[in-house]
Amino acid sequence: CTTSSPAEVLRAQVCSNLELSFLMEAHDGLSAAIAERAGFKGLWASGLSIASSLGYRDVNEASWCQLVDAVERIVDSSKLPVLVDGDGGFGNFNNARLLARKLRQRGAAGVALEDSCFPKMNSLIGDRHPLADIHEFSGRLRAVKDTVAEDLVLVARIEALIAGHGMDEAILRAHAYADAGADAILIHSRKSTADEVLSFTRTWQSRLPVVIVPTTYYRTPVSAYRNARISTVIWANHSVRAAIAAMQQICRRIIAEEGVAGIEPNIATLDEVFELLRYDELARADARYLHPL
Ligand code: SPV
Ligand code: MG
Repeated sequence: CTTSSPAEVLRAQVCSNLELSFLMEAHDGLSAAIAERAGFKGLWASGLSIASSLGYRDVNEASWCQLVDAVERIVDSSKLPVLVDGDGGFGNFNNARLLARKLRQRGAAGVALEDSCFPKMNSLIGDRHPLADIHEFSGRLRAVKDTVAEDLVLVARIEALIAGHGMDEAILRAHAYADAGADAILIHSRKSTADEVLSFTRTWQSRLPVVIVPTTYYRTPVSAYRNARISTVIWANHSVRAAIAAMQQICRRIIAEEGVAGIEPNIATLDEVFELLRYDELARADARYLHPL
């Protein structure tokens, strides 16, 4: 009997046009465990969310080692396949293939690489998003593919629309990245409607599966993505934003109320904490190894 590798499980989700898949953001072990319990089938190790949880800005302030360490905690905390946001690969082809090798070692299922320059700037802020040269970035993808082959799903992320280059440039890049060996194309947009990504899918005609990140165009119902034969939707930052809102509210209340009696119904119980982190497994292991009858 054979078990599927993380990459095989992720590939079945991302590289299938038959059913729309959803990847939920995780930024640490706890958020990974919560997403799994809620029923998600795959995780997005978000650069923005991991950086935020570490107190960094999403401009490559966190090092690739810190990313790899965060991914290890995410991988260890659930059984779900993890697609890692590898930003631009932290440099040139050599940095990108080193990152991919390390992510494979830590159990990631896939890596998304974006055609940005180091240091990258988060796509949803600012107006300076210089694109990498198309040939140089294709080399980054080829180097990753040659290094990890089928052991990691390779998602090529196009920032052309973010950078204001228009649809022709986005399509040109998608073909180049498909030729370079990408398994799927992530087309990113920061518009408030899905028009741009839907227009991309009409021209692209599913040469490779398409992944989207509807953070700014959150109002569009997912039926539009099913109709457009998009393969995967990434809910990219919603756990960390939920955590920020909840922590802000609870901190304000504890200050205002000078106590915690009133907030008890609004926070997770300690039993929930113990259950999420599987303290019951430890009790069983204690009984088996520490206090055998
Ligand atoms: C992330 O989650 O870090 C992403 C998506 O890359 S975005 O923040 O929209 O760039
Ligand atoms: Mg990112």
